[in-house]
Amino acid sequence: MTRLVIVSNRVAPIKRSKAGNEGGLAVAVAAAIQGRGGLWFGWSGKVYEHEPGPVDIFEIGNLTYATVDLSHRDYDEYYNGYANRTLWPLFHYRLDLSEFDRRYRTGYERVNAMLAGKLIPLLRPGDLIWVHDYHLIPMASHLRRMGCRQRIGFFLHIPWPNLEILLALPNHRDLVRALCEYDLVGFQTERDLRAFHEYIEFEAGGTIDDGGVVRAYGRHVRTDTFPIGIDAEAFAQYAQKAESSPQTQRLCDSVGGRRLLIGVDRLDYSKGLVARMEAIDHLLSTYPDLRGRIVMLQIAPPSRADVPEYMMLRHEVESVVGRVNGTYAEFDWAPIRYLNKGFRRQTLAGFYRSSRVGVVTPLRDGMNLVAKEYVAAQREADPGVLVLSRFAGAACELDGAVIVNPYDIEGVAEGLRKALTMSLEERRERWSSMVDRVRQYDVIAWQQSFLDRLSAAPSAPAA
Ligand code: ADQ
Repeated sequence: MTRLVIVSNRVAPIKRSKAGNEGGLAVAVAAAIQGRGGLWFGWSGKVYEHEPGPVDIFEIGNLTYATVDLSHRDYDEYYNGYANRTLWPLFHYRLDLSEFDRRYRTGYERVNAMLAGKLIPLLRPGDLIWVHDYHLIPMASHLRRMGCRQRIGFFLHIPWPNLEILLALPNHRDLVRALCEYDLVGFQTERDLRAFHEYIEFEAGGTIDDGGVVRAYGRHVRTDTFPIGIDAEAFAQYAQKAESSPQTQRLCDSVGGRRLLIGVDRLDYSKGLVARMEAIDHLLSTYPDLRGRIVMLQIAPPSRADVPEYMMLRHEVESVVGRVNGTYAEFDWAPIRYLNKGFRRQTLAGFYRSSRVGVVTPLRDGMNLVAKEYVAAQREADPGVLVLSRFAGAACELDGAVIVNPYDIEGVAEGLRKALTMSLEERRERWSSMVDRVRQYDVIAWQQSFLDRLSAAPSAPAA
């Protein structure tokens, strides 16, 4: 079998990770690669002081990991800079937070070139190379320049922004041109794919044929959607097992007979946490009968804590949670429980299963795996209701959810109320349509469909 080489910004060794605070990419890639084996290459997550060490290569099970440390400058310019302060906000439609600093852009190219240079000696002729996410868009162009002829695919985990937003990026052309160096580029949803095609047609002067082959900048590249999934079966088993676990029992005892709502998100401005808490406020002020009868459990481990916007967000969320609790709490009840820490996936699964409502209201999200995890964790006989933002990629698949506009606080409050008062019959009907989809298009199906398409792409011509 051809060897799979995964390239991602962070590498999450499966047995070393405590599973709790990695983001969606690490969770999904780990699940996808685990059964198949191969090489996983990327940043170690460490920053060196003086001299870079050699590539750290180690094996766990059938997987070889190869990791590289970054310098402080690389960390600031490539990771905190271009990835987290330019591309992340821009691709999540936050032009107001996007910083266009040429140092960041140069650092981004420099680190991509450096990583490509370290990867080249590790490659074998028949390898299938799969590059992940916005940190590494120029990876294929650097690899090609260094003589790499293997097939290279790219998957974007976050949204692809529409044309008008992307045009604000000073080097938008370089970025799209770099994507055209891949053999296959995958997006989460049709709307991302459409937005990419829109750029190709109206800005790059390229063409797209019926099979999704893009011709632009003298290259042709296959494009398609590959909505990411979860390991639904494993997650459902965790949830079933966790039902009787001490932690789930403690949670249920502490909530008493009240209805539990759950939110699980990295502490990120794209996740709409402030607006979500405002919606809880609105819910309790509009429907006083719910006071004392519901509990919102919001789990939000901090991420990117040294980027100023994330520090500000943390204060904002703390402030709104404090205000809502101060307004409505009684000596024996508070409406919101807010936790800044990670949990093991097994524990989370039990928490999802115990919650009547899963609250997933990002302002913009590539997919949102929490939405799928919540669905997979439910009890068939008495499932909870998913309240889902229309701007999460998951909304394109999970039509049994109560779909809300996260900017419309009153609308979200209405959606929550609808979920809290929904009949068992309607809950079951909505859930069964979603769970079928989550089971069928799981993380393995996602991996297989991407790799099948990549393997079928014609190989790059010899230099
Ligand atoms: P993320 O933005 O990280 O992912 P998401 O898809 O929701 O968002 O994945 C988060 C993952 O981390 C989930 O598996 C969740 O269970 C886990 N997690 C979150 N908080 C946790 C906690 N406190 N404890 C334990 N686990 C926690 C990016 C994109 C998404 C896209 C994914 C995958 O932003 O849009 O869905 O990649 O492509």
